[in-house]
Amino acid sequence: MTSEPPETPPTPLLDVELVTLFPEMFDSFLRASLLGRAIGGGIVRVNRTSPRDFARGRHRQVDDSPYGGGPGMILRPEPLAAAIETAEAARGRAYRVLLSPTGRLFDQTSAVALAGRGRLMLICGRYEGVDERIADTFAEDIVSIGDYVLAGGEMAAAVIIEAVARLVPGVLGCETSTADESFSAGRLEYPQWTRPPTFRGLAVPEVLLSGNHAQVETWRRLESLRRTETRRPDLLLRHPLTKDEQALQDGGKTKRRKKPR
Ligand code: 6GU
Repeated sequence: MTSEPPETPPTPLLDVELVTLFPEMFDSFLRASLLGRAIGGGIVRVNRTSPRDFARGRHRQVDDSPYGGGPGMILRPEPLAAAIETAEAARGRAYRVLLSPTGRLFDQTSAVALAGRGRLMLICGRYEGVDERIADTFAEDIVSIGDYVLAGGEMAAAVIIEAVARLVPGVLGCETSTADESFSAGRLEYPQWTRPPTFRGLAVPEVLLSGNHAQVETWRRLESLRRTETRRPDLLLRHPLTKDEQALQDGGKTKRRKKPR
């Protein structure tokens, strides 16, 4: 019998600190699917700290009314600061991101940048807002996931964790599948089909059944452009057609025409 080397738990490639008043909101999310497996395997670690545990008084009050008046409640700075400092004292300094609808917009480029940080802290706001001194004192980045208002940062944190974790080597089953997907080059992904070949009268495009890989590749690049033009013209404004893509479209047009004019 050969002896195995002693098993040491792998150092996580992504180490997330969540600061949230609702740690239980993440229970099923962190257990499910590829992320659950990555956490189980030690590739990703997610710790949760609640500011409630650091709030004083019989009522453990974490919020208060805004100075100057106005609706809603604001998270007080002390319990948030204590949660942030306790998490970092226990497990080390992290890149601190405050989640707020007033932040800069999160996109695939931000996901790639955050994946490179290794240790990340996601600070979830709630109620009408967070005392501005938390942003001033702790936040290195303030991030929003879109132009709509959520009741708190928890769903935004889940979105960011999923987008970042799937970029970590070993989290996705197949490492090549992040390269040619939507947004990687300012283009939406091409449409895809699987069996059966006909479903409710809708057939799979012939070219995909042809086995001609070069033809499939060209067809997919054209479909990707067409989809981007119709669904997300804003992406084309920010990432104009390359020479290659122009040639591809011109070639496609002359080839598709029955009678060239
Ligand atoms: Cl990060 N927080 C909240 N409360 N609402 C949002 C958001 C964040 N991003 C978009 N809407």
